[in-house]
Amino acid sequence: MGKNIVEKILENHLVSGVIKEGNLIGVRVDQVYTQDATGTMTWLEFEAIGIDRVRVPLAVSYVDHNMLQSNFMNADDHLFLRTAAARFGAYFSRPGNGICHQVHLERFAAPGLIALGTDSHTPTGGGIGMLSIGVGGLEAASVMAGMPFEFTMPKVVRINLFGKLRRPYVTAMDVILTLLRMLTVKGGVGKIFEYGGEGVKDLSVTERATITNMGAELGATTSIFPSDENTLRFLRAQGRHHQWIPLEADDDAEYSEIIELDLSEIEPMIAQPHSPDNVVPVKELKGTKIHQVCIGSCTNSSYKMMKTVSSILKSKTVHEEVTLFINPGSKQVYEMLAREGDIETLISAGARILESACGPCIGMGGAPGSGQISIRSYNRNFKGRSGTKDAFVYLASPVVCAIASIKGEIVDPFEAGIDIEEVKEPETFYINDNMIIPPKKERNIKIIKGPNIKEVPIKEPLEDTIEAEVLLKLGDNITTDDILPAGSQVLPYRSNIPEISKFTFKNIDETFYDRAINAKSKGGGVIIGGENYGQGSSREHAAIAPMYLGIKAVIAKSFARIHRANLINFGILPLIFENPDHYEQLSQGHIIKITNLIDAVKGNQRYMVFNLSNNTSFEVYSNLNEKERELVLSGGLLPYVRRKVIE
Ligand code: MIC
Ligand code: SF4
Repeated sequence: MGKNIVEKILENHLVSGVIKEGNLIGVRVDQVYTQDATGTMTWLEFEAIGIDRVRVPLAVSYVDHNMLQSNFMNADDHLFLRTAAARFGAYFSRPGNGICHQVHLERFAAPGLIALGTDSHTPTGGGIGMLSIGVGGLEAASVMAGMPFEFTMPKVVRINLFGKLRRPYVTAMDVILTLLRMLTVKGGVGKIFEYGGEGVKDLSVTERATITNMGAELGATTSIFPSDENTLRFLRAQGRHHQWIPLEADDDAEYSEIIELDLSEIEPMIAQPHSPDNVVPVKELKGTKIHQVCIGSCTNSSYKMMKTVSSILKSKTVHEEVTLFINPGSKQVYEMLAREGDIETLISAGARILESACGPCIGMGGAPGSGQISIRSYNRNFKGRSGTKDAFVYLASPVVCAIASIKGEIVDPFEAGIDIEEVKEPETFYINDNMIIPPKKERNIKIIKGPNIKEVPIKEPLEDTIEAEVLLKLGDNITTDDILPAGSQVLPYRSNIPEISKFTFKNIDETFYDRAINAKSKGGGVIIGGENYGQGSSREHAAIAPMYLGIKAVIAKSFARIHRANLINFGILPLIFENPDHYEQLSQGHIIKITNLIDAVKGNQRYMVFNLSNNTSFEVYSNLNEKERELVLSGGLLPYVRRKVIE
């Protein structure tokens, strides 16, 4: 029987299990990378495991999120990360070098490899044919400590592309927005999207990377493209042609589902507030006045896209009622734009050029004004994520964004009457790795920790009975930004759980922290969620902080993959309603009781929940695989890995 690309890569890396949908499998990992906002915890966890050197062929520590240095905290974290990388044998990408996903694609990613990253947009590497998966920090730390990466084999869905994009008006961003419209933010849960078909040839590696990057918004485990001539061209242009291998699915490969997509029919699309799947054609919103435009991020900052933006802005002026921010995703692109005069063009048009970092995407500066409309070439527009609670954020291609910045309103690119240059991928990229520090040989390097860097809290093993208060009852698609917001006020506390936990659910309920602390002294709390609980980022703080506040379980209709794993890794039980109607029986403030937990986790994973407040009961279940059962029983992944590594 023929194999698809995913199966081929997994087979080459398999250390345990049988590659079959739903099975627990373990694989060897080639590359692990971290970014600063999740990385400080990851490296603290790595240190706590007690190994003195990373045990993967390549580890890279990036600094790209916490870049505003309004006090000592972020700078201290950068120093910690630099010294930890040197001490433990990782490359260190210095602040200013760019956003992890883009730099990784340019300088390290290669077809046929497996990479993990402590960020949900790690699938960007799928654009080059690398199986790239976003994970929580502790998962990454345990793999860097030499453990295999174990996961339940997802379904593999083929997306068959044919036709050609109507460039320059339609871009790769419109492809992924079209898919989000079709499949929604939970359409990819438990799935890997594998692209194939004639249309693949029409897309360059960086365009493919835009699609796999934002595949994260579908809730997918990852997305991947074949490795072909275009992949070779990209690697050659990056001076890395020796890392190329061809990779494609066999003709008789099997998939759990096949989706057909005609690239020539795709039109410019836009996601409306406040969800990346709230997508409509741009023409439906034409004439909508806007106040801010942001172009860049890990989704849309390729050289090709930035040059296109520059061609749109050439000899123009940003509309007088609009602010235009541009954050090129990497120093490589930034430097090339500077060398070729495009930075001059952008400055001349009135753009506010930011450093190569996440910036406004994560509310690290560039927040819109009250009630303002911002249109961004980024990947997430959750309410409040921009840093302004009542702002309205739209997501669209850099072409749509650039045109809007000049016109002051949303305009269909086909009707804009603007000359747009058809930019080609460069034959050679400008290579200057002077901001990447290779691992050091010496072992006695001191790790420097500033006063804001605190230890990782560890949970006790699972108790047999939970008697806890329902602290919050939430709806569908709750994001990790809802659970633990980002933004310039909160992000600097990523290395300090006691402090950051004060922001848990703060944007939803200001009183949450106080109520949780109060409940903790009486047995703890539980959270009730709807479908797709915890979608979005990989931030494990959205599990660690609740654990620290005494949350024992989350009962939901379904969970998003990375957050579910993070809950388990920190010993919080993810429980699912047997009958979703039972959700209605619960209210905030109710006290619930679950007994015989240990036997149930070891046994049939069914649990009876007694609602002591209204004398009702209902059944919930967990779907933990063998390893996850052990993790939950031990109180999480840290105690488990420590034990394994010492064995
Ligand atoms: C995001 O885009 O939400 C982030 C910020 O990059 C997160 C990581 C984090 O919260 O640090 C992600 O995507 O995983
Ligand atoms: Fe950074 Fe935004 Fe990309 Fe997350 S999505 S890595 S915050 S640029």
